Amino acid sequence: TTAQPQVPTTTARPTTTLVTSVVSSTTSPSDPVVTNPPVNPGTCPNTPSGLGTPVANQLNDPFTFHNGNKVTSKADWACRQREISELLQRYELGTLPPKPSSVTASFSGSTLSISVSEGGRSISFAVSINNRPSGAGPHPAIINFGTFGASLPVPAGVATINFNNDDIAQQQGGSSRGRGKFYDLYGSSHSAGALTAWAWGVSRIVDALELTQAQTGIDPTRLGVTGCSRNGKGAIVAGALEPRIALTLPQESGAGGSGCWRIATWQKNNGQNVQDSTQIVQENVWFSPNFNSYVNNVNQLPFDHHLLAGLIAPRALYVMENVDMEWLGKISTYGCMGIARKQWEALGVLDNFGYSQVGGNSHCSFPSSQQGSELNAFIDKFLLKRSGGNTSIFRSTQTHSSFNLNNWSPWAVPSLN
Ligand code: MCU
Repeated sequence: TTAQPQVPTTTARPTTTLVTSVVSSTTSPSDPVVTNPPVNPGTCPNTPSGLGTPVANQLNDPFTFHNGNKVTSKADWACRQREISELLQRYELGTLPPKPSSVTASFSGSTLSISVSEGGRSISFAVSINNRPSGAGPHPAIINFGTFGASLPVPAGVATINFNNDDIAQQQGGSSRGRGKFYDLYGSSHSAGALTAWAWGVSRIVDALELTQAQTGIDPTRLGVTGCSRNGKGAIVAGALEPRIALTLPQESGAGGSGCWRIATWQKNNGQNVQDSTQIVQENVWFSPNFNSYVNNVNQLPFDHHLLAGLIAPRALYVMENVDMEWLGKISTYGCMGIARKQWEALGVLDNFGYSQVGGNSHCSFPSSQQGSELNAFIDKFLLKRSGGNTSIFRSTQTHSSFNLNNWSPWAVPSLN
């Protein structure tokens, strides 16, 4: 039986116009392709140094700048996203380097080869593009973390791009810190953790797709990104840090992905066996070493992962979680994403946000109950540009009655224009 969980309160608000952009000759301006609003850094407030006031038993207010000013417009929101990205990089993820001075690409067979140079060093890596649809393109594609194909079903009409993320940054436990092609280019002591290094790799794939569109037939404005579990953490961080991703599809990413640090700690304090910040930095090298200073008191952080997700808004995000996996933080992901959703609400684009938590499937084996009316609806609308079904989704098969979404987000949700 499906219990309907509490849905975050939606304040009555006027209809706002989507930020739309025409992406190719085959699409019309009414397509729900959304891009992050343009940011003019000169108009953004300065971000004070330091952590600011600790935030306990609630999640940080997305709509208040680090200096205390309120976010009142879409232009402010763009500035706030820039600030949140900077804070996440500083305290948790490590620095995302800018686009390198040289990126070149070539396409042969199904292999897209990418060469990158910066500061006198060079690396190259390759991705395979599979299930390229026949017929006149351009066609959408989903970038999949891992070499074995997506662990969710990719429908016909959408190509799959397999990204060997471990080749860019290893995730073999503590001793793999600083290993992989990202670190060959930027140095093994670079602050970026593996998640940031992989997001950088996704950005280079998008660069390469922009350069080779005539050869690959792939439309670089209709890209999704996915991965499961540790690679789901990679998918959500890539969607957050790379604004050219149209649809972000993290699957069972759990702690360090769609979960919030503060809620995982709260679950753990309530006796649940859940991965938290102190454990995760022992297990692997997903985060920057900078994060180690904060894991014992996450209330100090000027963000949590609802704000990581909010870097994607107004672009499309569909989060899949597994209610049977206590370790992943089932209340944490439910609460974190239920509160993240308020950022899409503020932008008037609730259709671009989905969170779905079901059970009965083993870890990373995609359940059919999420396919037809959920995953396919998102892919139809945001990649295939067909009018699909409902994509305003927030559901769990469990009622998390011990957790109150609104108590954990006591701040107001503005209507941003
Ligand atoms: C859900 O992602 C991870 C989790 O964070 C780890 O603690 C566990 O060891 O592995 C999961 C995973 O990647 O499974 C494939």
